[in-house]
Amino acid sequence: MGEDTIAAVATPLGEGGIGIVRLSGPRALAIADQMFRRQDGRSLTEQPTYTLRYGKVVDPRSGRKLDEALVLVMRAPHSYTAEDVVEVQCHGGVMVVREILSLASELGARLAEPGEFTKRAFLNGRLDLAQAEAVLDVIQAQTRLGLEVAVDQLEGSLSRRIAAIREGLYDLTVRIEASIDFPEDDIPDLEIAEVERGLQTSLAGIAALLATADDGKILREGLKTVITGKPNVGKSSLLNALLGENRALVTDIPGTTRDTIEEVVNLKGVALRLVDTAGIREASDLVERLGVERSLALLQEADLVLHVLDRSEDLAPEDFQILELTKENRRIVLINKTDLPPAWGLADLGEIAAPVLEISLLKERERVVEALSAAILDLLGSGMVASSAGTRALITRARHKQALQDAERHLREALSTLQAGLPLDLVAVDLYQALEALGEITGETVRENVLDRIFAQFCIGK
Ligand SMILES: Nc1nc2c(ncn2[C@@H]2O[C@H](COP(=O)(O)OP(=O)(O)OP(=O)(O)O)[C@@H](O)[C@H]2O)c(=O)[nH]1
Ligand SMILES: [Mg+2]
Repeated sequence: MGEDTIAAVATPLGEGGIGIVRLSGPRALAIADQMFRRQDGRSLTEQPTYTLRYGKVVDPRSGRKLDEALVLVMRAPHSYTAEDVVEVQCHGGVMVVREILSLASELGARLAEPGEFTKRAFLNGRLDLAQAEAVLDVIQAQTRLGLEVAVDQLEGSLSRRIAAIREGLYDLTVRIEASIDFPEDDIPDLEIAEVERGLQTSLAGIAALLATADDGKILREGLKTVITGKPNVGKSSLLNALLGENRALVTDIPGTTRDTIEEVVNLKGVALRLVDTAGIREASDLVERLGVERSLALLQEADLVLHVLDRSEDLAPEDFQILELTKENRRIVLINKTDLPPAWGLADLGEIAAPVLEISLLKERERVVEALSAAILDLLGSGMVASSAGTRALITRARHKQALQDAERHLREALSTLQAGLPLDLVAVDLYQALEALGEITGETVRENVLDRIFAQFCIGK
């Protein structure tokens, strides 16, 4: 890797202000020099790093002019890939960038694979793997908060936490090895209690990171929020209120919503993937019954359930069925239509483990949105939303969570081996496995096929 010079279009394919063709590798300057005529007639190879020059892109074989361009030179190792990088900034047209790219390829560059520039940055040691993944998170961030956490991770917030845990463990293994190798020497006896303390510290560090995994997933993927309730209680009115527009049909006929409606709202930095569903009841016709079945299935995969009740109508068996069905979910109960005379009171619901809001979607939309937003952010916990000073380390990826869980398992095994009074070299075996699992996050011990899978998620040119 890194022997050849790669090239790709770095901007989205389409019409725009500028288009950028990027080259990276040992021959980047030589190849770009052949296809670029600087206005002042000088060679690109003399161009100092981090400078931009104006000229024309010309096919050296035919003399055909392709475009005017600015060329930016960034010499190794101070570039994105840590190799020589040249960016040709031309007019932003589909044909122009394609032509320049194919010229670069005819002059000896290889077309880059998805994520190959970032992969080189990783292989050349400029980024670790968690930071490389954060590049993708920055590109894909949908909310301000998601972006902030991604930028923190790109700057190494997660990597530093992992490194600290690994250092502690590494220290422990070195001392265990020493006491195994030189049992008779002067090295003070390694106290079992000391090893145990070291293991506990590492386990606590891992547990603290794992505790952020739910929040992290929500930040990266959004919070799947399902609005449920029996027909006509105001579910679609709630969706419309949260969206701030009349997206879903609202009528006084029960059973108005039949298929699910999905929309994304940005709630103070958290993406809510809102789903309005068909009201749940014994359906009278097939279409409605399918809708009800779909609503029930959606409850299974919801990160958050908003259960709407109508206070102006008697409670029905369905209301209680839904309460029962969602008791394991993170949920909020909304008692709607408080502007009408009440048909029941809070006490009739019995004990429910969920925040309850009394609202009127007809009379006070804005207050409802405010109160509900506050209740949702409250449920999500402060760790994610409170913008703490310094950088945040959140576990946003299943891959990281899995590695931490593996490390945790090995450390628990090490602990029980130790407590059972078994030899220290058996403890060391588990310690090494824990170290390896943690190293997968930052990429010290990662396998090639895992790398390929990670970088395949990137776009070409990144
Ligand atoms: N008085 C009053 N009426 C409301 C309130 N909220 C909603 N409604 C009315 O209740 C009716 C049903 O509202 P929807 O939002 O369509 O209810 P839904 O739960 O989506 O109903 P389905 O899609 O049929 O399951 C409409 O006529 C709304 O205008 C409220 O707070 N007060
Ligand atoms: Mg509806």
